[in-house]
This record gives sequence, C-alpha cells and structure tokens, in this order.
Amino acid sequence: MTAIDSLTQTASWKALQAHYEQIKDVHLRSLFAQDPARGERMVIEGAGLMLDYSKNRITDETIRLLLQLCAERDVLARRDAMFRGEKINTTEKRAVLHTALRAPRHATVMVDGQNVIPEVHAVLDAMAAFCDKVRVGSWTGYTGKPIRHVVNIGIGGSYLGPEMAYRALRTYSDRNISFHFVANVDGAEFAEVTRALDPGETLFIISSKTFTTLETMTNAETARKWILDALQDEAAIARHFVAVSTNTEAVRKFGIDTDNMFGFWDWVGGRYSMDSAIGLSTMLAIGAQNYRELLDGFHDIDEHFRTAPPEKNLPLLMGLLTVWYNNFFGTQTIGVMPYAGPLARFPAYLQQLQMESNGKHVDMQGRHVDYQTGAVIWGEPGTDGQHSFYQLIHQGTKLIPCDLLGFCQPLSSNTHQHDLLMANLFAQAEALAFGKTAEELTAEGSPDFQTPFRVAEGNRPTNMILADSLTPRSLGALVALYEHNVFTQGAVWDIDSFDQWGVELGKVLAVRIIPELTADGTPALKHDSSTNALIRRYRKALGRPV
Ligand code: G6Q
Repeated sequence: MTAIDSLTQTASWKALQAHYEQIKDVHLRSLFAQDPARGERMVIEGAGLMLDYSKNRITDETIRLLLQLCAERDVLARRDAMFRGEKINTTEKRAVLHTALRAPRHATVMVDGQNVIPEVHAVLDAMAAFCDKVRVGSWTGYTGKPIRHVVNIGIGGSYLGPEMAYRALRTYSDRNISFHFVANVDGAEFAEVTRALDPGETLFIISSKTFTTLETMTNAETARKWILDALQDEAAIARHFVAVSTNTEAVRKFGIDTDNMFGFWDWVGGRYSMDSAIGLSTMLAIGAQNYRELLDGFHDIDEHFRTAPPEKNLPLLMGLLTVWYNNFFGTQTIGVMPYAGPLARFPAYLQQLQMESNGKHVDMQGRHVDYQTGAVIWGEPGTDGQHSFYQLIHQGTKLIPCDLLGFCQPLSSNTHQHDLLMANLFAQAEALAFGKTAEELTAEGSPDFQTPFRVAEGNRPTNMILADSLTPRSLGALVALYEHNVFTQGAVWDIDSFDQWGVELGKVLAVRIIPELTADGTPALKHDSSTNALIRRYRKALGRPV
C-alpha cells in the first residue's frame, strides 16, 4: 500500500469541515420539513437488510462529500485488495480473508498462489460430519452416553461470536443439548458452568487460534482435570475434547486427538472468525444446514459490499456516517440497540469487532494520526435500555449516534408483544430525532414549572436497520454489515484494522506478576509503588509472606 496524504490535508476533508460548520446546528425537524420525501429517499436495501439513514444530521451535500472522501482515500481499491487476498494487514504481513470463509464451493480465492476455497470447504465438511454425529447421538462420551452438554472454552474472538450467535439463534437450536461458554480465567466461571453437568455427557471445545492464550489454556487444563477426576482414564480425553485451532502441535501436546481438531488459517483474524471452525459450537447448536444459511447471509453482504454502487452500499455508507460524527461532530461513542432479546450479546460482539479493529493511534505508515479513530461501542437490547440509559441520550449533553435494529416478523407466536416491541423501536427513533418542544408540552397541558425539564431537544441521530426476521441468514448479513462498516472506517482513517498489538501486550503483562503473587518466599518487587503495594496487599490477604 502506498503512502497517502494525511487525512486532514485532503480536499474532501477540508470541504467536509466547511460543510460541517454550515449544518452543525440544522435540526432534523427542518430537514424533514424541507423535504417531505426524505424518509423514503434516504433508504437503501441490500442482502435482505434495510438501512433508513434519513434521521441523520446530513443533507445530500454531506453524502456527496463523504463519497468524495471515500474516493479520495481509495476505499474501494483497498476493499478489492482485501477480497483478492492481498496482504492488507501489513503490520502482520497477512491477508485478510474472512470473506473466503463463506464463499461458495465453486469460488476461487488465491493466497500465496494457492486457492484456499477447497480447504475452507474441507473443514466445513469435517465440521458437518462431526456435528451430525454428536446431534444424532452416535458420537458418545467415554462411558457410552450421548453428548448432552457442550462447553466452548475460548476468549475474545474465540468466544464472543460463538456466544452471541448461540443466543441469537437459540430458537433454531437442538434443545437436547445445552450450550455453555467459559472465557474468563476466574475459576468461578468454570465451576459455575460445570456444577450441574454430568462429565460423561459433556463435550469441551477448546477454541484458540494460537492455543497458547493464558485464560483458555488454564480453563482447558481445569476441564481436563474435571473429566479425568470423574472418568479416571486418559483415553476419555479423546471422547470429551475437540479443538479449534491453527496450532496442530500444541493441540497434540495437550492430548487432543488431532483427528478431532478443526483448523483455520492465519488470514482469519480472531474477531473475524465466528464463521470459521470457531463456529463449531454454533453448528452443533443449529445444525450444518442452518450454519450454511448463516454463511450465506455473510456472503450476501460480501457481494453487496463488493458490487453495490457506493451511494447504495449499506456498510460503506454506515462507515462514512460513523466518520462524519466521529471526526466532525466529535462524538466519542456509538450506541447499538437491537430490538430483539436474542441479540443481547450483539453489542458486546460489535464492541470487540470495532474497538479492537479501529482503536489505533498510528496510520499505515506508522505516523501518529492527527484525527480521531475508532469510537467507543456500547449498547443493550431495546426496550430494556429505554428504562435505564436512554435518558442521557434523549436529554443529556452528549451527542450519541445510535444504530437501532429490528425485525418485522416475530420470533415467537406472540404477535401482540412483537407489535409493542416494534412500536417502541419506531417511537424511540422518532423521539430522538424530533424531541418535544416547550410549545408542544404547553399545548399538552404541561405545568409551566415542569416544562423546561420535560423539553427534549431532539436532533439525536439514528440509523434504523430492519430485516424481515431473525434467521441464521439475516444474522450472518448483520455481522458482515458491521465487518465491512468497520473496514470502511479503517480505510478512510488509513489504519490497520486487522492487527491488535495492544491485545498482544496485555497477553504478556500478567505473566511477570503471576510468580510474584504465588512465590513461597518474599518476592523482590520492582514495579511502581502502587503495583508493589497491591501485590503485597493481595499476598497478605491470602496469608502469604510479604
Ligand atoms: C481478536 C483478538 C483476541 C483473540 C483472543 C483469543 O481479534 O486477537 O480477542 O481472539 O485473544 O486468542 P486465541 O484464539 O489465540 O486464544
């Protein structure tokens, strides 16, 4: 990738800055009043998803300038380079090919002169064969009992996607098997998850790209002991453990039969891996056919992102709107509120996807950026959030753009409750945009002394994303929508959205302190005074010499 001008020096950036000065105080009330067709015009669709972006603080000119910025930053060229398998993750010299994971069998994607699609499908086929056996009960535990409980042990990218997808798609899952997730190194988590499980009916999936991550390997050892304590034979390991990893040697060393290992590749980043073999627990839950539907949903958006014109391209436009608020309005956070209980973990999933990808302070050339990059992502399902933090979004002093997500069809047979859910979704977007004026309040009989407190200024921007129903396919499309939205932001900012050096740093920091906590004698502590004191306090609390 060739060095490009600093973002803030580009012509379109300067034009956007000038444009921002002109429209920063314009109210959505006036924008809608001036253009009664706005709510129908500023809607685009693709891959079964609809994006209504009309309730954003933008005009046609904003979009024109953002698209100009996109062209000036060569976003589409970088997109094409990603799909071609070029090593766009330059700091790790890796291709970025999560899109190959969901490509159809007949596709061709070359990495280092080799078509990777046959390998991708070979792993999918092996996963499907294994899942079928577990689901029909022909894969049995060591004592001959069928598997009734699956525990995924993994953290970060090897956990958030599987847990999110399981919760989202539980309606489609095999109810004869219970699914659990252990991520934290806190032993309380493992103990709580396993306390009611029968070891003879439990299958552990050790999910770790590197198979070296402290939390995962520690929990895996605890699981190994839990099985051996109960079943008293090393041979039980092969029946109760499978691995998902890129590190065959470490899997073998752990004692897992490498025939029961499902591989992936260094061109799949952890937070982009829920549709690789890391999705094994998802496939076990919903079956191979539904899993293919999930992958097809991802692929639908890949194709949309790759081929739709920029002005009609959902992830591209969402990414550009994020840049608009983040860099011109100076907003710091984005709320993501799915109006669907099963998507409870979707905001947490997106938090990693976006914050780990775009939380970067240098550009692709290693120069410190002079503009803001990744936003803080947070959220909870609607309507829950309405009864807690929405107050601050409606009437606080911070501007928080929000993505509101909903599905037209109910997942349960209770259509009435679904009507209520959707009414809340539409009402929140309306209230955030248009608020409530003092005049309106007075006309409604608000006592004068209360009116200033009840005024809602409005002009709070939202994206509305609607799909027909929550299915494996629409979930895949939603995840891919955000993957490419994140990509677009990163391309505009010219940062490497696919490395995570901060996470790598975190992985080594604790290693120095572990022996200082556990040593029998009094360790010589050479940290700062605060860290030294904390270590001593902890040792004292546990009755260890200080
Ligand atoms: C994701 C990150 C990180 C990673 C975990 C688990 O992009 O790199 O969240 O997924 O640290 O790593 P392993 O899968 O190697 O255990």
